[in-house]
Amino acid sequence: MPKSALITGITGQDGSYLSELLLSKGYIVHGLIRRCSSFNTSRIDHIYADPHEQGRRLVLHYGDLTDPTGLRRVIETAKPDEIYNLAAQSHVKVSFENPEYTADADATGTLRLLDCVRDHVEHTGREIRFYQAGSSEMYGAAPPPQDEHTAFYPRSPYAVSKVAAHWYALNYREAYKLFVSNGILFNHESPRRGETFVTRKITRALGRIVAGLQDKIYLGNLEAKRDWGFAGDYVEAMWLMLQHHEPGDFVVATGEAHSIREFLHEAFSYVGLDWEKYVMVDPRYFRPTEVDYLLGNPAKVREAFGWRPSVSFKQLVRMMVDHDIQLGEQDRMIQSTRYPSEVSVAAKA
Ligand code: NAP
Ligand code: G4F
Repeated sequence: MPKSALITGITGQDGSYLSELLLSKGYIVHGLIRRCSSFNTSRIDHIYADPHEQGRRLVLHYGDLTDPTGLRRVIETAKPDEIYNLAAQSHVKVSFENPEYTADADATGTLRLLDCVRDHVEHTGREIRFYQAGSSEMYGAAPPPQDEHTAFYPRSPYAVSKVAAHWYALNYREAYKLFVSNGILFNHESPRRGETFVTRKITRALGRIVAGLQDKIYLGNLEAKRDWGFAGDYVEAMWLMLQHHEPGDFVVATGEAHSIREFLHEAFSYVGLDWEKYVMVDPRYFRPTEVDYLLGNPAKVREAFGWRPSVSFKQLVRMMVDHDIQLGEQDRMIQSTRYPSEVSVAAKA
Protein backbone atom coordinates (compact mmCIF):
# COMPACT_ATOMS: atom_id res chain seq x y z
CA MET A 1 0.00 0.00 0.00
CA PRO A 2 1.35 3.48 -0.81
CA LYS A 3 1.77 5.76 2.18
CA SER A 4 -0.69 8.59 2.56
CA ALA A 5 -0.17 12.06 3.98
CA LEU A 6 -2.47 14.93 4.92
CA ILE A 7 -1.07 18.42 4.41
CA THR A 8 -2.80 21.39 6.02
CA GLY A 9 -1.73 24.61 4.28
CA ILE A 10 -1.24 22.76 0.98
CA THR A 11 -1.96 25.95 -1.01
CA GLY A 12 0.93 27.80 0.65
CA GLN A 13 4.57 28.02 -0.39
CA ASP A 14 5.73 25.02 1.66
CA GLY A 15 2.58 22.99 1.03
CA SER A 16 3.17 23.14 -2.71
CA TYR A 17 6.82 22.01 -2.51
CA LEU A 18 5.99 19.31 0.02
CA SER A 19 3.15 17.94 -2.17
CA GLU A 20 5.54 17.65 -5.11
CA LEU A 21 8.09 15.86 -2.93
CA LEU A 22 5.58 13.38 -1.48
CA LEU A 23 3.98 12.67 -4.87
CA SER A 24 7.47 11.99 -6.29
CA LYS A 25 7.93 9.43 -3.50
CA GLY A 26 4.71 7.61 -4.41
CA TYR A 27 2.49 8.96 -1.61
CA ILE A 28 -1.21 9.62 -1.85
CA VAL A 29 -1.47 13.26 -0.81
CA HIS A 30 -4.55 14.72 0.87
CA GLY A 31 -4.66 18.49 1.17
CA LEU A 32 -6.82 20.75 3.30
CA ILE A 33 -7.97 23.84 1.44
CA ARG A 34 -10.08 26.77 2.57
CA ARG A 35 -13.19 27.77 0.74
CA CYS A 36 -12.44 31.10 -0.87
CA SER A 37 -14.49 33.39 -3.14
CA SER A 38 -11.61 33.42 -5.63
CA PHE A 39 -9.21 30.60 -6.53
CA ASN A 40 -6.43 30.07 -3.99
CA THR A 41 -4.80 27.02 -5.59
CA SER A 42 -2.36 28.67 -8.03
CA ARG A 43 0.68 27.06 -6.36
CA ILE A 44 -0.71 23.54 -6.79
CA ASP A 45 -2.62 23.88 -10.08
CA HIS A 46 0.21 22.08 -11.92
CA ILE A 47 -0.30 18.92 -9.82
CA TYR A 48 -4.08 19.14 -9.48
CA ALA A 49 -5.94 15.95 -10.34
CA ASP A 50 -9.57 15.98 -11.44
CA PRO A 51 -11.82 14.12 -8.93
CA HIS A 52 -13.16 12.01 -11.84
CA GLU A 53 -9.67 10.71 -12.63
CA GLN A 54 -9.16 7.04 -11.72
CA GLY A 55 -6.25 6.43 -9.35
CA ARG A 56 -5.52 10.09 -8.70
CA ARG A 57 -2.97 10.67 -5.94
CA LEU A 58 -3.83 14.25 -4.96
CA VAL A 59 -7.11 14.66 -3.10
CA LEU A 60 -8.31 18.02 -1.82
CA HIS A 61 -10.73 18.48 1.10
CA TYR A 62 -12.38 21.69 2.24
CA GLY A 63 -11.52 22.50 5.83
CA ASP A 64 -10.17 25.07 8.21
CA LEU A 65 -8.07 24.88 11.37
CA THR A 66 -10.77 26.86 13.15
CA ASP A 67 -13.41 24.18 12.38
CA PRO A 68 -12.81 21.06 14.54
CA THR A 69 -15.69 18.93 13.24
CA GLY A 70 -14.45 19.37 9.69
CA LEU A 71 -10.89 18.44 10.72
CA ARG A 72 -12.12 15.29 12.41
CA ARG A 73 -14.06 14.27 9.30
CA VAL A 74 -11.06 14.81 7.02
CA ILE A 75 -8.83 12.65 9.20
CA GLU A 76 -11.45 9.87 9.38
CA THR A 77 -11.84 9.99 5.58
CA ALA A 78 -8.19 10.32 4.57
CA LYS A 79 -6.74 7.97 7.24
CA PRO A 80 -3.29 9.45 6.73
CA ASP A 81 -0.04 7.82 7.86
CA GLU A 82 1.54 11.25 8.22
CA ILE A 83 0.14 14.73 8.89
CA TYR A 84 2.08 17.89 8.08
CA ASN A 85 0.48 20.82 9.89
CA LEU A 86 1.62 23.75 7.75
CA ALA A 87 -1.56 25.83 7.85
CA ALA A 88 -1.22 29.14 9.63
CA GLN A 89 -1.83 32.84 9.50
CA SER A 90 1.89 33.12 8.82
CA HIS A 91 2.49 36.88 8.51
CA VAL A 92 4.15 38.40 11.57
CA LYS A 93 3.03 42.01 10.95
CA VAL A 94 -0.56 40.89 10.24
CA SER A 95 -0.58 39.02 13.57
CA PHE A 96 -0.37 42.38 15.38
CA GLU A 97 -3.49 43.45 13.50
CA ASN A 98 -5.43 40.16 13.86
CA PRO A 99 -3.98 38.68 17.07
CA GLU A 100 -6.99 36.69 18.20
CA TYR A 101 -7.54 35.07 14.82
CA THR A 102 -3.83 34.24 14.64
CA ALA A 103 -3.97 32.54 18.04
CA ASP A 104 -7.13 30.65 17.05
CA ALA A 105 -5.69 29.29 13.80
CA ASP A 106 -2.01 28.86 14.72
CA ALA A 107 -2.15 27.80 18.39
CA THR A 108 -5.64 26.42 19.08
CA GLY A 109 -5.87 25.10 15.51
CA THR A 110 -2.82 22.92 16.18
CA LEU A 111 -4.39 21.71 19.43
CA ARG A 112 -7.62 20.81 17.59
CA LEU A 113 -5.72 18.79 15.03
CA LEU A 114 -3.62 17.01 17.65
CA ASP A 115 -6.75 16.10 19.57
CA CYS A 116 -8.36 14.60 16.45
CA VAL A 117 -5.17 12.56 15.93
CA ARG A 118 -5.18 11.40 19.54
CA ASP A 119 -8.77 10.09 19.22
CA HIS A 120 -8.21 8.54 15.80
CA VAL A 121 -5.11 6.68 16.99
CA GLU A 122 -6.91 5.56 20.13
CA HIS A 123 -9.99 4.12 18.42
CA THR A 124 -8.32 2.66 15.30
CA GLY A 125 -4.94 1.52 16.70
CA ARG A 126 -3.29 3.05 13.60
CA GLU A 127 -0.12 5.14 13.90
CA ILE A 128 -0.14 8.71 12.57
CA ARG A 129 3.12 10.64 12.50
CA PHE A 130 2.68 14.39 12.96
CA TYR A 131 4.86 17.30 11.84
CA GLN A 132 4.30 20.70 13.45
CA ALA A 133 5.53 23.76 11.52
CA GLY A 134 7.36 25.70 14.20
CA SER A 135 9.30 28.86 13.49
CA SER A 136 12.54 30.63 14.33
CA GLU A 137 10.28 33.59 15.24
CA MET A 138 9.75 31.69 18.51
CA TYR A 139 13.32 32.69 19.47
CA GLY A 140 12.49 36.37 18.93
CA ALA A 141 14.81 38.39 21.12
CA ALA A 142 17.05 35.47 22.17
CA PRO A 143 20.64 36.24 21.07
CA PRO A 144 22.06 34.34 18.07
CA PRO A 145 23.02 31.68 17.19
CA GLN A 146 19.83 29.81 18.14
CA ASP A 147 19.52 26.04 18.46
CA GLU A 148 17.24 23.45 20.10
CA HIS A 149 18.50 24.47 23.57
CA THR A 150 17.86 28.21 23.17
CA ALA A 151 14.98 29.51 25.31
CA PHE A 152 12.08 31.04 23.37
CA TYR A 153 11.44 34.80 23.65
CA PRO A 154 8.56 35.46 21.21
CA ARG A 155 7.98 39.04 20.01
CA SER A 156 4.61 38.92 18.22
CA PRO A 157 1.18 37.30 18.54
CA TYR A 158 2.28 35.02 15.69
CA ALA A 159 5.40 33.92 17.56
CA VAL A 160 3.55 33.44 20.85
CA SER A 161 0.98 31.29 19.01
CA LYS A 162 3.73 29.18 17.46
CA VAL A 163 5.32 28.70 20.91
CA ALA A 164 1.96 27.50 22.24
CA ALA A 165 1.60 25.12 19.27
CA HIS A 166 5.13 23.84 19.90
CA TRP A 167 4.31 23.03 23.51
CA TYR A 168 0.94 21.47 22.64
CA ALA A 169 2.77 19.20 20.20
CA LEU A 170 5.42 18.28 22.75
CA ASN A 171 2.79 17.63 25.41
CA TYR A 172 0.80 15.30 23.11
CA ARG A 173 4.03 13.44 22.30
CA GLU A 174 4.71 12.85 26.00
CA ALA A 175 1.16 12.39 27.26
CA TYR A 176 -0.18 10.06 24.55
CA LYS A 177 3.10 8.64 23.17
CA LEU A 178 2.27 10.05 19.72
CA PHE A 179 5.00 10.40 17.07
CA VAL A 180 4.99 14.20 16.95
CA SER A 181 7.98 16.23 15.74
CA ASN A 182 8.44 19.97 15.93
CA GLY A 183 10.36 21.57 13.09
CA ILE A 184 11.86 24.92 14.09
CA LEU A 185 12.43 26.33 10.65
CA PHE A 186 14.30 29.52 9.93
CA ASN A 187 13.11 31.73 7.07
CA HIS A 188 12.85 29.92 3.76
CA GLU A 189 11.99 31.56 0.49
CA SER A 190 11.44 30.77 -3.18
CA PRO A 191 9.76 32.15 -6.28
CA ARG A 192 6.53 30.85 -4.67
CA ARG A 193 6.96 32.96 -1.53
CA GLY A 194 3.96 35.16 -0.71
CA GLU A 195 4.41 38.63 -2.16
CA THR A 196 4.10 40.47 1.16
CA PHE A 197 7.15 38.81 2.76
CA VAL A 198 10.21 41.00 2.42
CA THR A 199 12.32 38.89 0.02
CA ARG A 200 9.55 38.39 -2.50
CA LYS A 201 8.32 41.95 -2.07
CA ILE A 202 11.80 43.06 -3.11
CA THR A 203 12.26 40.70 -6.06
CA ARG A 204 8.72 41.26 -7.34
CA ALA A 205 9.24 45.04 -7.24
CA LEU A 206 12.65 44.67 -8.89
CA GLY A 207 11.07 42.70 -11.75
CA ARG A 208 8.58 45.52 -12.29
CA ILE A 209 11.29 48.18 -12.03
CA VAL A 210 13.29 46.40 -14.75
CA ALA A 211 10.11 46.22 -16.87
CA GLY A 212 9.61 49.97 -16.42
CA LEU A 213 6.37 49.58 -14.46
CA GLN A 214 7.43 51.20 -11.17
CA ASP A 215 10.33 53.19 -9.83
CA LYS A 216 10.01 52.93 -6.03
CA ILE A 217 9.69 50.28 -3.38
CA TYR A 218 8.56 51.08 0.18
CA LEU A 219 10.02 48.95 2.97
CA GLY A 220 10.31 48.97 6.77
CA ASN A 221 13.31 48.03 8.93
CA LEU A 222 16.33 47.32 6.71
CA GLU A 223 18.68 46.37 9.57
CA ALA A 224 17.04 43.08 10.66
CA LYS A 225 19.00 39.93 9.89
CA ARG A 226 17.54 36.61 8.78
CA ASP A 227 18.92 33.15 8.08
CA TRP A 228 17.37 32.62 4.63
CA GLY A 229 17.27 29.24 2.89
CA PHE A 230 15.42 27.70 -0.07
CA ALA A 231 11.92 26.31 0.69
CA GLY A 232 12.47 23.25 -1.53
CA ASP A 233 15.31 22.12 0.76
CA TYR A 234 13.29 22.74 3.92
CA VAL A 235 10.31 20.55 2.99
CA GLU A 236 12.76 17.67 2.56
CA ALA A 237 13.81 18.19 6.20
CA MET A 238 10.13 18.00 7.26
CA TRP A 239 9.77 14.64 5.53
CA LEU A 240 13.05 13.35 7.01
CA MET A 241 11.82 14.21 10.51
CA LEU A 242 8.83 11.89 10.08
CA GLN A 243 11.03 9.06 8.71
CA HIS A 244 13.41 9.25 11.68
CA HIS A 245 13.37 6.41 14.23
CA GLU A 246 12.14 8.75 17.00
CA PRO A 247 10.29 12.05 17.21
CA GLY A 248 11.95 15.23 18.45
CA ASP A 249 12.47 18.96 17.98
CA PHE A 250 14.73 20.02 15.12
CA VAL A 251 16.17 23.35 13.99
CA VAL A 252 16.43 23.73 10.19
CA ALA A 253 18.61 26.62 9.01
CA THR A 254 21.59 27.44 6.81
CA GLY A 255 23.84 28.81 9.58
CA GLU A 256 24.33 32.09 7.67
CA ALA A 257 22.47 35.38 8.21
CA HIS A 258 22.09 38.51 6.09
CA SER A 259 20.37 41.85 6.61
CA ILE A 260 17.57 43.21 4.43
CA ARG A 261 20.13 45.72 3.12
CA GLU A 262 22.37 42.85 2.01
CA PHE A 263 19.43 41.16 0.28
CA LEU A 264 18.68 44.43 -1.54
CA HIS A 265 22.30 44.83 -2.59
CA GLU A 266 22.52 41.24 -3.86
CA ALA A 267 19.26 41.48 -5.82
CA PHE A 268 19.70 44.93 -7.39
CA SER A 269 23.41 44.54 -8.21
CA TYR A 270 22.59 41.28 -10.02
CA VAL A 271 20.69 43.35 -12.63
CA GLY A 272 23.18 46.23 -12.52
CA LEU A 273 21.09 48.65 -10.43
CA ASP A 274 21.85 50.62 -7.25
CA TRP A 275 19.13 49.74 -4.71
CA GLU A 276 19.51 53.01 -2.81
CA LYS A 277 18.01 54.89 -5.76
CA TYR A 278 14.75 52.90 -5.56
CA VAL A 279 14.11 52.05 -1.91
CA MET A 280 12.15 54.32 0.45
CA VAL A 281 11.61 53.57 4.14
CA ASP A 282 7.98 53.77 5.25
CA PRO A 283 7.36 53.41 9.03
CA ARG A 284 4.02 51.71 8.32
CA TYR A 285 6.05 48.52 7.78
CA PHE A 286 7.78 48.74 11.18
CA ARG A 287 6.60 46.22 13.78
CA PRO A 288 5.66 47.17 17.37
CA THR A 289 8.33 44.71 18.51
CA GLU A 290 10.98 43.59 16.02
CA VAL A 291 13.08 40.42 15.82
CA ASP A 292 16.55 41.75 15.08
CA TYR A 293 18.76 38.78 14.45
CA LEU A 294 17.93 35.16 13.61
CA LEU A 295 20.78 32.77 12.89
CA GLY A 296 20.21 29.04 13.23
CA ASN A 297 22.55 26.24 14.13
CA PRO A 298 21.49 23.20 12.06
CA ALA A 299 24.00 20.76 13.63
CA LYS A 300 21.28 18.43 14.96
CA VAL A 301 19.53 17.83 11.59
CA ARG A 302 22.93 17.44 9.92
CA GLU A 303 23.94 14.74 12.38
CA ALA A 304 20.54 13.04 12.72
CA PHE A 305 19.76 12.65 9.01
CA GLY A 306 22.51 14.31 7.00
CA TRP A 307 20.34 17.27 5.95
CA ARG A 308 22.19 20.18 4.35
CA PRO A 309 20.92 23.19 2.36
CA SER A 310 21.63 22.84 -1.37
CA VAL A 311 21.02 26.48 -2.38
CA SER A 312 23.29 29.32 -1.25
CA PHE A 313 22.11 32.84 -0.36
CA LYS A 314 23.37 34.22 -3.68
CA GLN A 315 21.71 31.40 -5.67
CA LEU A 316 18.43 31.92 -3.80
CA VAL A 317 18.37 35.66 -4.53
CA ARG A 318 19.18 35.07 -8.19
CA MET A 319 16.55 32.33 -8.54
CA MET A 320 13.90 34.72 -7.20
CA VAL A 321 15.09 37.68 -9.27
CA ASP A 322 15.19 35.62 -12.48
CA HIS A 323 11.65 34.42 -11.87
CA ASP A 324 10.30 37.88 -11.07
CA ILE A 325 12.00 39.52 -14.04
CA GLN A 326 9.96 37.18 -16.22
CA LEU A 327 6.83 38.00 -14.24
CA GLY A 328 7.57 41.74 -14.58
CA GLU A 329 7.85 41.28 -18.34
CA GLN A 330 4.49 39.45 -18.38
CA ASP A 331 2.95 42.31 -16.37
CA ARG A 332 4.33 44.78 -18.90
CA MET A 333 2.87 42.86 -21.84
CA ILE A 334 -0.53 42.52 -20.16
CA GLN A 335 -0.54 46.20 -19.31
CA SER A 336 0.45 47.30 -22.79
CA THR A 337 -2.29 45.19 -24.42
CA ARG A 338 -4.96 46.14 -21.88
CA TYR A 339 -4.22 49.81 -21.52
CA PRO A 340 -5.26 51.10 -24.97
CA SER A 341 -8.73 49.50 -24.79
CA GLU A 342 -9.25 50.73 -21.23
CA VAL A 343 -8.34 54.22 -22.37
CA SER A 344 -10.76 54.09 -25.30
CA VAL A 345 -13.60 52.75 -23.09
CA ALA A 346 -12.91 55.51 -20.58
CA ALA A 347 -12.89 58.09 -23.35
CA LYS A 348 -16.33 56.95 -24.60
CA ALA A 349 -17.89 56.90 -21.10
P1 NAP B 1 2.03 30.44 3.61
O1 NAP B 1 2.58 30.47 2.21
O2 NAP B 1 1.52 31.67 4.24
O3 NAP B 1 0.86 29.33 3.61
C1 NAP B 1 -0.01 29.21 4.70
C2 NAP B 1 -1.04 28.16 4.37
O4 NAP B 1 -1.95 28.03 5.49
C3 NAP B 1 -1.92 28.50 3.15
O5 NAP B 1 -2.21 27.30 2.46
C4 NAP B 1 -3.19 29.04 3.78
O6 NAP B 1 -4.33 28.90 2.99
C5 NAP B 1 -3.29 28.13 4.99
N1 NAP B 1 -4.14 28.63 6.07
C6 NAP B 1 -4.08 29.84 6.68
N2 NAP B 1 -5.01 29.92 7.66
C7 NAP B 1 -5.67 28.73 7.65
C8 NAP B 1 -6.74 28.19 8.41
N3 NAP B 1 -7.35 28.89 9.37
N4 NAP B 1 -7.16 26.94 8.13
C9 NAP B 1 -6.58 26.21 7.14
N5 NAP B 1 -5.57 26.68 6.37
C10 NAP B 1 -5.13 27.92 6.63
O7 NAP B 1 3.10 29.81 4.62
P2 NAP B 1 4.45 29.00 4.30
O8 NAP B 1 5.56 29.95 4.10
O9 NAP B 1 4.15 27.95 3.30
O10 NAP B 1 4.71 28.34 5.72
C11 NAP B 1 4.16 27.08 6.07
C12 NAP B 1 4.11 26.94 7.58
O11 NAP B 1 5.43 27.04 8.11
C13 NAP B 1 3.31 28.01 8.31
O12 NAP B 1 2.74 27.41 9.45
C14 NAP B 1 4.36 29.03 8.74
O13 NAP B 1 3.90 29.74 9.86
C15 NAP B 1 5.52 28.11 9.06
N6 NAP B 1 6.85 28.67 8.87
C16 NAP B 1 7.21 29.28 7.71
C17 NAP B 1 8.51 29.73 7.55
C18 NAP B 1 8.95 30.39 6.27
O14 NAP B 1 10.00 31.05 6.29
N7 NAP B 1 8.24 30.23 5.17
C19 NAP B 1 9.44 29.56 8.58
C20 NAP B 1 9.04 28.92 9.74
C21 NAP B 1 7.75 28.46 9.88
P3 NAP B 1 -4.74 30.03 1.87
O15 NAP B 1 -3.88 29.73 0.67
O16 NAP B 1 -6.17 29.79 1.66
O17 NAP B 1 -4.43 31.38 2.48
O1 G4F C 1 9.77 38.61 5.35
P1 G4F C 1 9.23 38.89 6.70
O2 G4F C 1 7.83 39.36 6.80
O3 G4F C 1 9.47 37.55 7.53
P2 G4F C 1 9.49 37.25 9.11
O4 G4F C 1 8.81 38.31 9.88
O5 G4F C 1 10.90 36.92 9.47
O6 G4F C 1 8.57 35.95 9.19
C1 G4F C 1 8.71 34.89 8.24
O7 G4F C 1 9.68 33.98 8.71
C2 G4F C 1 9.34 33.32 9.94
C3 G4F C 1 10.52 32.41 10.30
O8 G4F C 1 11.45 33.14 11.06
C4 G4F C 1 8.07 32.53 9.72
F1 G4F C 1 7.74 31.87 10.86
C5 G4F C 1 6.95 33.48 9.33
O9 G4F C 1 5.78 32.71 9.06
C6 G4F C 1 7.34 34.22 8.07
O10 G4F C 1 7.43 33.28 7.02
O11 G4F C 1 10.15 39.96 7.44
C7 G4F C 1 11.54 39.78 7.58
C8 G4F C 1 12.18 41.05 8.10
C9 G4F C 1 11.51 41.63 9.35
O12 G4F C 1 12.50 42.04 10.24
C10 G4F C 1 10.75 42.84 8.83
O13 G4F C 1 10.60 43.89 9.79
O14 G4F C 1 12.05 42.05 7.08
C11 G4F C 1 11.66 43.26 7.70
N1 G4F C 1 10.98 44.09 6.69
C12 G4F C 1 11.43 45.31 6.28
N2 G4F C 1 10.56 45.84 5.40
C13 G4F C 1 9.83 43.84 6.05
C14 G4F C 1 9.57 44.93 5.24
N3 G4F C 1 9.00 42.77 6.12
C15 G4F C 1 7.90 42.78 5.32
N4 G4F C 1 7.06 41.71 5.33
N5 G4F C 1 7.59 43.85 4.52
C16 G4F C 1 8.39 44.96 4.46
O15 G4F C 1 8.10 45.91 3.73
